[in-house]
Amino acid sequence: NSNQVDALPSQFARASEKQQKQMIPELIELGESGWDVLMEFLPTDRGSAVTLVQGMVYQALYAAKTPKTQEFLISNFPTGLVPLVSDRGLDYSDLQQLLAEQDFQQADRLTLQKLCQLAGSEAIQRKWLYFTEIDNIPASDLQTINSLWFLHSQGKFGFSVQRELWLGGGKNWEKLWSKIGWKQGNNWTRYPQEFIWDLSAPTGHLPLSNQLRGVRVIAALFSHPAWSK
Ligand code: UYC
Repeated sequence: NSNQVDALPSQFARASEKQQKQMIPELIELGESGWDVLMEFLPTDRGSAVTLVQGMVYQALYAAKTPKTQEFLISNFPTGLVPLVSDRGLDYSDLQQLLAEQDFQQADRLTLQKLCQLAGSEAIQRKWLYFTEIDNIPASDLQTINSLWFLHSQGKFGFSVQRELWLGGGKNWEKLWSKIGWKQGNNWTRYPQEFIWDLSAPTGHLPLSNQLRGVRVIAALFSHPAWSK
């Protein structure tokens, strides 16, 4: 009844994070009154940091693909929730778009391209990164790319997630590869067909970082000042 519906916005706002996550699909199912609750929950000011639940709400509204939710997102969040900050004038709206569509495979390709663009003209030509180039990448750009992956994956993907797992495993690479599904026993996971390109993947599975030339690139990425702030 209408009293129950009226109480939903405050119920949702006061619920625990775990309850909020459970409520999102239920509110989508409910129709317009549920969508209103979710739309109200997204930040109106662009100053504060975006939370994981807000990312999940955005994603649920985006996936609903109804005229009302689409119009709402386009007019209020034309480039998504994450401020697309770049110290190098790069545009991340294409990456935001692919991640909003949950096209993780194309997003992964584009992420490598962005990193090469950030590293410089030699890396663009080469199409892969040299470890000494990582330190020249601005922290703000790495944080933007990472926040996009994180918020569009229910907190599952992103360099910071991989880095935490690496630190938690005592910086042991072999442990990390098996944990994030990049190696099974002695066998490397084959690119691209053996990787999992959706949210059923293990935590930290994406974005990929080719290990053909050794661990120095990913080691430099994990040691970047971007993650210490
Ligand atoms: N590939 O095996 N990978 C490629 C991964 C390795 C290889 C691209 C990840 C092991 C070759 C991406 C893993 C290995 C190419 C990834 C993985 C190997 C290639 C496309 C698990 C052989 C062709 C982007 C760690 C034993 C390209 C790019 C080339 C491509 C990712 C082989 C994203 C995470 C050690 C031959 N692999 N890669 O970087 O450069 O080209 O020849 O890691």
